[in-house]
Amino acid sequence: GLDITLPGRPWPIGRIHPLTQVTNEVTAIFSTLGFSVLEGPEIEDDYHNFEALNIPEDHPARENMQTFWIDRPNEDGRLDTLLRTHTSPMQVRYMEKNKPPIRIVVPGKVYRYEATDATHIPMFTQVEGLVVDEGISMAHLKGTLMEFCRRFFGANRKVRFRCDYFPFVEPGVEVAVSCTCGGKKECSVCHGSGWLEILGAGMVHPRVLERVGIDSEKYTGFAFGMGLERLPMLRYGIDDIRLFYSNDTRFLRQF
Ligand code: TYR
Repeated sequence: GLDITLPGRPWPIGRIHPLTQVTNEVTAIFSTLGFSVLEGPEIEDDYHNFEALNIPEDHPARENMQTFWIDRPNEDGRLDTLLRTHTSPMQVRYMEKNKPPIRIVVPGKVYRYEATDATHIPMFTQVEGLVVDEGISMAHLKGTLMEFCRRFFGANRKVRFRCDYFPFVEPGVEVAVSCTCGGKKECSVCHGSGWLEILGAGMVHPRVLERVGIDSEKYTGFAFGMGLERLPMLRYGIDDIRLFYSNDTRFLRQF
C-alpha cells in the first residue's frame, strides 16, 4: 500500500559560493550608484595589461606583478600573451570602444606567479572600477569609495585614505577600513595594525586617457581595483585565502 506518512527524500542542494555572493553584493552596491557591470578576457596581451596602463617594458611595477606568460611568441618572436595580472586592462578595453561619460565595474579572476600561503594564491579575484566624465575630481573618488565602504561594512567602520603609487593614476591612493578588533596584536585579520587595506585607486593618468583617444583637458576620471577575497576575510575573520578555492563543504556551508 501507499504510506502517505513517510517523510519525503531530502534533495541535496547546492548553494552560492561565498565569493560569488560577495561579487553580487559589491556589483549591486555599485549598480545603485549608477555603474554598469561587465566582464573581460582573462587572457590578455602586454599592451592592455601593461603598456597602455603606463607600465612600459622596463618599469619596476612589472616586478610586483609576477606574470604567467603564455608560451606563444608573436611575429617578432617575443612573448606577448599573458594571464591578466589585474582587472585594470578592462579600463583600456572599455575606453577604446566607449567614450565618456563612463561608469563601470568589472569583476573577474586575475593571476600572479607567486608562492602560495595564507594570504597569497596564484589566482584571485578583483573588481575594477572606472569613472570618466567632465569635472570628475578626487572628491568623487572619495565620496564613492566611502559610500561603498559604508554600505558593505556598515557605518561603524572608519575609512582611511593614504598616498600610494600606481603608474596608471596620479595621484594614487590606498584605502583601508578599520578592523573590528580595534588593533589587537593577536587579531588574525589585521595582525595588530587596526587597519585592513582593501583597494588601490587614483585619478586616471592623463597619458592613459590620451592613449585611448580621450581628451585629457576636457575629461578626467578616477579608477579603483579591490581584492574581492579580502572583503569576506575582513567581514567574517577568515584567516586563510586558500579556503575559498579548496571546495571544503564544511567551510562553504557556513555562508
Ligand atoms: N591594478 C591594481 C593592482 O592590481 C589596483 C588598482 C586599480 C590601483 C585601479 C589603482 C587603480 O586606479 O594592484
